[in-house]
Parts: sequence; C-alpha cells; structure tokens
Amino acid sequence: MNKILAVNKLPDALNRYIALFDLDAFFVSVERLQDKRLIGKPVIVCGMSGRSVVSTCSYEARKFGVHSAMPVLMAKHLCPNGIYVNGHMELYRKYSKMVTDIIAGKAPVYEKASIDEHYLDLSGMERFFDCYKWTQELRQFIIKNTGLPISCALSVNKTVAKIAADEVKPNGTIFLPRHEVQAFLDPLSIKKIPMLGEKTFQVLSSMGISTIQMLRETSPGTMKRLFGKNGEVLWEKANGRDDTPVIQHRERKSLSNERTFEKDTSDRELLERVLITMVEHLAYDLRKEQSLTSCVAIKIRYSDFTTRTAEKHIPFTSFDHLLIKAIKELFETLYPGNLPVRLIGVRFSSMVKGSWQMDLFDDTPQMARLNSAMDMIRNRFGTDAVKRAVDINTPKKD
Ligand code: TTP
Ligand code: MG
Repeated sequence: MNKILAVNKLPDALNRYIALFDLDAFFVSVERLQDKRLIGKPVIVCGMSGRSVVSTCSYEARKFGVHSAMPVLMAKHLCPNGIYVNGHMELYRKYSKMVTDIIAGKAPVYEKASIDEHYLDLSGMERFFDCYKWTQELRQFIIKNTGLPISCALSVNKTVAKIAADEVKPNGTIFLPRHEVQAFLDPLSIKKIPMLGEKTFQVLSSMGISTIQMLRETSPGTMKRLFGKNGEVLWEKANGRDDTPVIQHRERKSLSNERTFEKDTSDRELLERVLITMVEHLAYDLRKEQSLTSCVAIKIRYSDFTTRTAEKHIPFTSFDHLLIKAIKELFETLYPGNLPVRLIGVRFSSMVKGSWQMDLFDDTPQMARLNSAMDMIRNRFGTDAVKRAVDINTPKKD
C-alpha cells in the first residue's frame, strides 16, 4: 500500500500522468440500456413534480439548451417534444459500482470523484508502457462490459484532464502532454475552468477577461487582490498547473454517530434534539464527501443494556430536512416514551457518490440553497456554528 501511495508523491509534479474517465450523460445512458427506444432521442431524466429539476439530459436535448439543475418546467418549454423519464437511482448505483470495480481491478491509484467520474494516477507507469494506449484499452473494456459510453482524457493534472475531457465529450478521448497543455487551454473560455463560479465570471468579464490566455496574462497579484487565495488558485489553473493529488478511493459503507449519556434519561425532547444534532453532523459529512444515503437507522440502548434498532429505506438524499424527518419517524415507532435511555445513535448506510445539489425526488432548489448556505458557515466556523432552532439547546458532541 505504501508503495502505491508513493506514486502519488513523485518529486516532479510536472511529470505526472493523470487520467479522467467520465461517463457520458450517465443517467440517460443507463436508461437507454433498459429501453432502446430512447437512443438518439432528446431524453431528460428528472423528478416528476412541478418543482423538480433536471438531473441530466441526452446530448440531443442539450441542443435545445436543456441542462442539469434546470427547472423541469423550463426544460419543457425549451424542449416540448423531449422524453421526460423519472430516474432510477438504484440502477445508477449498480452501474456506477460496475465501472468502479473495473477500474479498481486495473488501476494502480484511482479516486472516485463523483457517481460517474474517476481520476487515475498513472505517474511512473510511463517507464513500463504507453499510458495513453493503456487508458484506451481500459476505456474499451468499460464500454464493452457495461454498455455505457465514456470519455477519457490523459494529461498532467486533474484540472487539465477535467477540462480536456469536457471538450472531447461525448464518446471522446484525448492525450495532452505537458508541452501541448497551454496551447490547448489558451483559446478556451474562462468558464471552462472547474470551480470558477458565476460571481467570479462576472467580475472577470467586466474586466474584459474572457479566455484562459487573458486570465493567465493577468498578474497573480491582481487575482489575489480580487479573489483572495481562490484567485491565486485560478491563476495557477489557467497556467495549466494543479498539484492536487489523486486520493485513493475507499468505499465507505456507512456513517454513524452515537452518544452515551452521563446520566440515563427518558426526557423525550432531549433525546429528539440529540438525534437531530447527530443527523445534522452526519448529513454535513455526507455532503462533504459528496455522498447520498438511502438507509437510515437509529439505535437505543436502555439502562438494562437492552438494545433496540430500527431502520428505514428512503430515496437517496443528503438533505437535513428529509433525514431528520425519517429519523424522527423511526424514533416515534421505536421509543415507548418512559424507559431511561443510556445510549442513542444514528447510522446512514446504502450510500452512493453524488455531488449534485438536487436529487431525483423532488427536493426544491430552495432546500438545496439552505443546505449549502449552512455548509458554507460550517466550513468556515465549524460544525456547531449553525443549528436548526429545534436543536439550539443541545449540548455539543461528547
Ligand atoms: P455529470 O457527469 O456532470 O453529467 P452527465 O454524465 O449526465 O453528462 P456528461 O456527458 O456531461 O458527463 O453527472 C453525472 C450524473 O450525475 C448525471 O448523469 C446525473 C447526475 N447529476 C444530477 O442528478 N444533478 C446534477 O445537477 C448533475 C450535474 C448531475
Ligand atoms: Mg458524466
């Protein structure tokens, strides 16, 4: 294991070989495996309520201007003849795992960055074989064994691999060695740099900066003054530099938290508040590692050490309000209301990688915004910095 990790820390960061494998229109491609009639058509995978958003759409639908996270109502306006399909998260999870298993069986170091993206670090391997040829063979193997279209870019770091893969999609592959990186990046819009948000884009546009070349020709000092540390990172990226390592993926099966009380308690309100705080912490962890859960459980241990557990399957989510609702329901059914409790715990399992804000199950954009606003505060000031009114009096974690 140590040997493998050492590959990640090559002394010359410029000589890395980093590949990105990203499935094309992933959810749509899986739906097409189930129903061949969807092939070649504008297909939109989304929730079905009036307030739902688009999860993803086929490249045929993208021509009409439809894209992920767009309200379905707007998509229907732009693409009235599209085929609107309700998603099947369990299936996507299955296919995602299939791809991960193939990559895990062949790659020295890989990171699962989202439900359909894997970064591979092949640095050092170039001494033994042609890395690009190797990625092509792996790509063909994935296509043959899963039936899913996938694009692949091989270059010197994660940022360039990501930008390059997006450029050659769908069904594309590209190799960008170091000496070709800058010429490739220069003419592209600054919008193509991952993580360059809307506000930054507006500020840079107002300064007349529209291409990556213009951005890199701006001084790093100006970028720092305007956007702080983030500005410097953007400037580095515009210069084709990014030292972020590929972090070896480990499948996390579950997330859990429990608390033993100093003195046993049958205070129902206190127990509920403790549960809610635990759910908020775990849900924050879920979102931080870009995962969703579809199984929540609670555990109650009484004074006499009898332990009771209950679990519930729910649609995949990482939203506080849905998880809290499920946990409260479990608590209602499990706790009779008078026995003194010694320990209480929460567990999330059946997890899947998912980095998007809105899922297929009709969560509103407002809820997504509330969660991400709370997360931003927690990232800056710590997990306990913001709480729901209901758990405001709950003591901190033991
Ligand atoms: P992406 O890889 O961003 O998109 P994609 O695979 O559909 O299309 P592309 O060819 O451009 O890679 O996301 C992977 C899956 O994650 C996507 O199929 C659906 C889901 N997803 C959402 O549910 N909501 C979102 O906002 C996004 C961006 C993705
Ligand atoms: Mg994709």
